[in-house]
Amino acid sequence: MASIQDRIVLVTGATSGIGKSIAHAFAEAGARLILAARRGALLEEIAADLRARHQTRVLAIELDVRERDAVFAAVETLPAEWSAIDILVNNAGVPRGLEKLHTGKTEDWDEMIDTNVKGLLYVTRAVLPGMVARNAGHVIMIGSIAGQEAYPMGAVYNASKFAVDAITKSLRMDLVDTPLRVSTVDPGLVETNFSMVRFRGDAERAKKVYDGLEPCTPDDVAEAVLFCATRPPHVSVNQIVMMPTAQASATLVHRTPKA
Ligand code: NDP
Ligand code: 8X3
Repeated sequence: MASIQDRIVLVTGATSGIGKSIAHAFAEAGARLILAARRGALLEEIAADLRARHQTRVLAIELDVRERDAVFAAVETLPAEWSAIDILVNNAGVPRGLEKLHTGKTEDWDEMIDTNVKGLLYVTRAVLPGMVARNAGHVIMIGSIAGQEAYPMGAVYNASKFAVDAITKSLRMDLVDTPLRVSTVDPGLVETNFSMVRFRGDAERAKKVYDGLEPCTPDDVAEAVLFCATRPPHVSVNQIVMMPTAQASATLVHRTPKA
């Protein structure tokens, strides 16, 4: 296992769910963290908690990954001791709605594509030149089973995650003549704020997504991300697909009725 002690790790979407767990796992492993998300005050609280628990250095950056100029400015103006990012975890992402395309809301489509695809591209484009110049770095995407298989009423979320898969594969090819690595962790059902965001705060509907099965936890995903990041330099974990044991595909879930 390769050490990530003192490595600088940028995690997008670190205020909740998978991103927050990744921040904890990497802090525990001794990494220095740059955390980005829109909710700045919450991010500061998480940063303070991580510093206290793990005695590691944490920089919190309030950032909307959809804001192209703000993304480039944030990376360009990092303090010198934070600028040599070793690992980028592209985690920020949103699902909006679950409905047939002919009734879908175009503003939901914009939000998903702007965040999950364009936001991921902006952050990657801003960070990568430094990695290439230093001849070192690792980009880790949080894709999804939704980027491997389409499911009904998921067209645009599916499309956004299929795009992440394509970007991941193409980027790995672009970088094959460098020591840089590109990985993706593609989970199925993980209980986070995801379904609350998808159903715009409808808690009852969100809870039903995980009814009758034991979903993966954000910590399960964080462990997989840490695994990718801690392989020896000659090993690239290209893709990890993971889901609850009671899920066999994007569309096949076994639910045990409550007694
Ligand atoms: P959460 O809703 O719990 O977390 C999403 C995170 O993304 C939050 O920290 C949010 O922070 C951040 N975020 C959203 N939009 C933006 C933005 N425009 N700019 C910056 N940050 C943003 O969901 P998850 O933890 O589940 O989702 C994380 C990733 O995992 C997503 O890419 C999702 O698609 C993927 N995924 C989730 C699965 C699941 O079942 N939960 C399964 C497979 C993949 P803030 O609101 O503060 O900006
Ligand atoms: C999240 C997994 O199947 O709910 O990306 O879309 S799924």
